This record gives sequence, structure tokens and C-alpha cells, in this order.
Amino acid sequence: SSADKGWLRYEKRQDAPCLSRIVRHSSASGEAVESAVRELRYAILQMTGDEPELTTTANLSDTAHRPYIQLAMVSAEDLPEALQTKELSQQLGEEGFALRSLPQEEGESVYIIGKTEKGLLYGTFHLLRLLQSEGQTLTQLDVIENPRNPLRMMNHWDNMDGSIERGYAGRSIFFKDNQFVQNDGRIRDYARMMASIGINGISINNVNVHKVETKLITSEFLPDVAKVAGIFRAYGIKLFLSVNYASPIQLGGLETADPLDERVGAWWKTKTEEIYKVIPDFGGFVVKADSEHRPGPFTYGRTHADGSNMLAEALEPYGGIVIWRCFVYNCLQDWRDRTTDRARAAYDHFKPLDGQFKDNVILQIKNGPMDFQVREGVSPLLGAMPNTNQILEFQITQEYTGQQRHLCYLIPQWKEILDFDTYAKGAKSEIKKVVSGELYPYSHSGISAVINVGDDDNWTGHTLAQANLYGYGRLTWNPDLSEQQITSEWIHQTFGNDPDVVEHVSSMLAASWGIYESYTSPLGVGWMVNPEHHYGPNVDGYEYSVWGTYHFADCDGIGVNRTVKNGTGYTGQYFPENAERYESLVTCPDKLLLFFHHVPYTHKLHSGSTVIQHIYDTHFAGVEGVENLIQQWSSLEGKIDAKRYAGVMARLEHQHKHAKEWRDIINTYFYRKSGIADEQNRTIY
Ligand code: BDP
Repeated sequence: SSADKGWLRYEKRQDAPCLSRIVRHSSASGEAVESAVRELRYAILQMTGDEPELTTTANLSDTAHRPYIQLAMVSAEDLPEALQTKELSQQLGEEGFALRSLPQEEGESVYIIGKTEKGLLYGTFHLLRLLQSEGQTLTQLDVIENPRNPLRMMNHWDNMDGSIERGYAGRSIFFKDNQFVQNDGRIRDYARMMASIGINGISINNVNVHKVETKLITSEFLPDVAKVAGIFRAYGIKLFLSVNYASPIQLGGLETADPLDERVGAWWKTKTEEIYKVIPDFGGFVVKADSEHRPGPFTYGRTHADGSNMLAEALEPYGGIVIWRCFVYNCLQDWRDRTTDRARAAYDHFKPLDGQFKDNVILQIKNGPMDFQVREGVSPLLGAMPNTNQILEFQITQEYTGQQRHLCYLIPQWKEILDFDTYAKGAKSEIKKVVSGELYPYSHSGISAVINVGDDDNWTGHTLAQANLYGYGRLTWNPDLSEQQITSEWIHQTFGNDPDVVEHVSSMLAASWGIYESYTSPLGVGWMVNPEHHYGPNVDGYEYSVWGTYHFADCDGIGVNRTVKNGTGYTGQYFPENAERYESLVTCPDKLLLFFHHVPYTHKLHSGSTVIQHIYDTHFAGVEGVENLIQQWSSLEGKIDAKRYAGVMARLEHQHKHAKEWRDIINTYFYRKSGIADEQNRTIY
């Protein structure tokens, strides 16, 4: 297809003798191996200009002295001795791979070794990544990797009419006019991109399952779903569907969806059998129930455990799983007494149910208790349920972080969250260990994210937003990768090795989250956006509505009192170390001050500034930060192809205009409310 190739460009970079031949060991077969070989051939052709020779070990004997790249299973008995080590077969997990170089008479050969087909696929992509990074040679290669997270998922919020809920990169790549699109090429390219970063599960439809999408699990659409699943399968990806909890009523003609009603359970069992008949490796169901007007077990006086276990039972015989979302709160509840804090909802609902869920249920928990704000506390539910599988949910699509018109690199934010110490089992109980299954013996766990792609040429609207997509996958594979490492990998593959490009794009990405935070809502308080579409400043947009997202600004002060002492009690949901840190004004970090406390505008921050002066300063600085982004990008004119250069520049200019709007509205609002002048006398309207 004509779409942008993202980070799979394989522009001329390195050459090595082994690139002239690909050898498939007789142990290595299957669809995913086919995909690996196809990718390798294509990439080598792109990189070297020459089509590599394709052969098998059986045909190798005469020419074995000439170097090659060989794909082989670790179990193969005739591997070179150096590769037949116990360690290797012990260290390789189901999805892991090893890359080894071995000297031949005429140069070095490279072996891609795996325990499974998927391992070989991931190993292939890793080798290609190395080939494109700077200064990497293929000699003395000795890499062994296993993914840290068992489930590495993407959630689409695509609707069948082609629209995407919170999508900022065009229309759906799967659906159009209530049908599946027929352009398989685009879906295949998408699967390649996902496999290259280790994604192994994708749900293709919106968690808000409307009338048409409810029918995805019927004979009307299952053949199409199976087609997509087939494309995914060749890339080691399992397909999941979001389902409508009320399906037994809407599709099955029952008058109830009560999980404890036998007819309901039976209906789901038959339905599940039907699905597995056409998609034998179907991943399972993603469910949003009893939240934001979605149906669920509450209607029948049942719990989330009753609701999810019933579905889990249907999936169990096939190894399928239920991903039950915890973004659950009563969206019609205004804040009338101090304890109806939306931030508390997930923990209040789910924590008491720990241990009541079946083994193939996983609770999917957003990184923060509110909703993907530029900054908010980490969800206290993460790590708080030792006996219930958990999966973390990030949002790659930038609903609240500039909607892919503003540059906002989220890797630093995600790293902060993954490195957050819950103290669930004492120090070093970081979120990354909870979701990887290291902290508690979960049978399923991992990381999931709302994806940011659409049918725009460049997949993500903003070309630089591809870095979030790429980085999410890499972090999910290995949460200990540094931000610098991820950034550098992405830039080298996407834009090449020019040192100016590497330097400026890295520094732009690194600064962008902080810049966005500076000119939008201050000190962790969040929101202040226009209702519904959530784009652009509107300080009181949600302030007097029922959605529970307030800042409580008046003429004296601002912030949400979530303390145990005299607030909503939310801080008490954390383990004591964090609870105490957030509870006290002395130890609460500045960045989250207004998320946890209501303070006067004259309150002194740890930084030495007052709250009001901080608001003014950061908002001026944020706009200057955008000016700096523009300056850096313009210095790269001519070093980046004209199309991508111009596309990004147009977005940065829009961001600049918009950052000024944010700055002026926020500063004016707080100047009027507080009556306190800017120490530096800058223009505030
Ligand atoms: C919010 C979105 C809404 C989603 C909801 C969810 O505004 O569109 O449906 O989250 O995660 O961020 O279910």
C-alpha cells in the first residue's frame, strides 16, 4: 500500500556478508516463520538493493562456508555445537529468541533461534532493528530476550461505521459503512508493525459496543472477523472482540442478561463455541460493563465477579480469557457529599472482590483513577488485589494530551507509572512487577493500550506520534528499556542516522510531555477541557456537570481535597508509604499537589514559587517551549523528506497557536479569580 512505512522503512544502512542468504532450518516452519522470512527478504532487498538467496539447511552442504542468516528452533538436534547449550534452551521462554553470530570460512553467519515460531518472528524483527541502529555490527552477536509481559495488547476503539472513538488519525483501518474494509494490505502492514514491537493481542472494536458491533459475534460478521484473525495469526497476534453485555437480549431474544440465569450462561456457551469454530485461536472478550451507561451485571443486582465469571466459564474450554475493564463509575453522580469521588470508584468497586474471579478473568485497570490526564495519581487498585489477575491500560491515542495535533511523547509518563512503587509487598513492588506477574503468581497479566492509529497515510496523524506507538510496544516487551534507548531506536529506523536529526528529534520528544503539561491544567488537577470532544481549554467546562471531574477553584484557592483527614479519603486507598506521602502537604509532590489537596493560591510549593505564580510561569514557559520545538524542527529542513517535514511543521504551528490560547485562558481565569498579579507583569488579559 502507499501508506507511510512507519519504522519499517529499511532504508540503506548496513551491509554484512550474511545478508546475501537466508537459510530456513528444517525445524522452522509454520505461518509465522513464513512471515519472518518474508520480512527478512523484503528488508534485505530494501537495505542492500539485492534480493537474498533463500535456501534450506538440506541444500546447504556444498556452500556452507558462505555466511547466511539462519532461522532455527532451539530443539533442532543438528545445530552447530556452540548453539546446543543447556542454558540456551533453558533461558528461552515460549516467545523468546536468541541471536548468535558464528564465524564461517568467509565471514560471520547469524542464527535466529527460538523455542516457537513466534520467537523466530520476534527474533527476526529484533535483528532488523539492530541492523538499522548506529554502529551495530553483526559480529559477536549474543542476544537473548524474553518478553517481560505475557499479554501485550492493543485495544481499538473503532466503530463499524468507520469512525473511531477518540481517534485522531483518520477512519478505521478495519471498518467502513458498517462492513469490513476489503483492503487487506493495510491490515497486513499494520500486523507487521505490531509484530515488530512484540504485540500479541489486539481487540478490533470499541469498548462501547453499539448496535451493529454487537453483531460481530454473529454469522453475519464472523467470517470477516476470521479473515482478520488469519492475518493477525501469521504475525503471532490473537484477535479479541469487545462484546456487549446485553447480547443475550439483543441477539439471543432472551429478556434478561442476568449472569446467574442459566439461560444466559447457556447462550454465551453456544455463542462461544460458534466463535471458536471459525477462529480456533480466538483471544477472548473485552468488556466494559456498568460504566458510562453500558449494560452490566448491576442491573440484576449481581457483582462484577458474577458478571465476568459467567463469560469466563464459556471461554474456559478453549483457553480464552475475559478482559474486564475497571473504568467503572457512576457517571450520573454529582459530587454532593465529600465521599463521592470518582477517583475512588475502581478501588471501591473491585478491591472487595479480590479472589472471587475465575482464573481466566483479567481486570484491566487504567493507569490513573480518573482518565488518562496529562498528570494524575497512579491507580491505587494496581497491586491491591493479590488474588486477581490484572492488566494495566494506557492510552496511546492522545485524548487528553493534544489529540495528535500537539506533540506529546508519552514514554516518560509511562515509565514513571511502570516504575511507581506500590509498596504492595514492601519496597520494590513496582507497577511493572505487578503487571508482569512477578509480584503475585497471576495466571494472566500484562499491558494493554488504546491505540492511536487510523487510515491516515502516516497512521497516527502526527508523524511524531508514531513514536508513542513504537515505544509502547517496546516498553511492554521490556519495561526496563530506557527512554533514550527507545527514542533512539525509533529515530534511527524512522528518520535515519543523521546526527542533527537524531539530536533534535530526541530532544523535542523528551521535552514534549513537560511542555504540554505546562500550558494546560496545572499541578495535576486535570481536565479544564471542552466537554465531549475534550480538545482545547475550557476551565469550567465540566465544573458544574455530573461527571465528577472538578477543580473547585474559587477566589481563595483551588484543588481537590482527597485526604483522609478531611477530604474524600482517596489517599487512604494507597499502601501506607504512598498514602502518607500524598496525605501530607509537606511530602506531596508539587506535580500532584492539586490532585490531592485544595490549597490557597498563595500556598508555597517545594519549588519556592506560589501556586498562582507557578500557574503564570508555567503557562508562559509552555508557549516558549513550543517555540523551541518549532525552532528545532525548522533546523532539520532538508534533512527530512519534504512530506514528513511539512506535515510535522503544520502540526507544530497549530500547537503554537493553541498553546497560546491555553496560556491566555488559564492565566486570565486565575488572575480574575484570585486578583493576584503576575510578579513579572507579563500580559494577562
Ligand atoms: C474515556 C473516553 C471515552 C471512553 C472511556 C472508556 O472519553 O470515550 O469510552 O474513557 O475508557 O477516556 O471506556
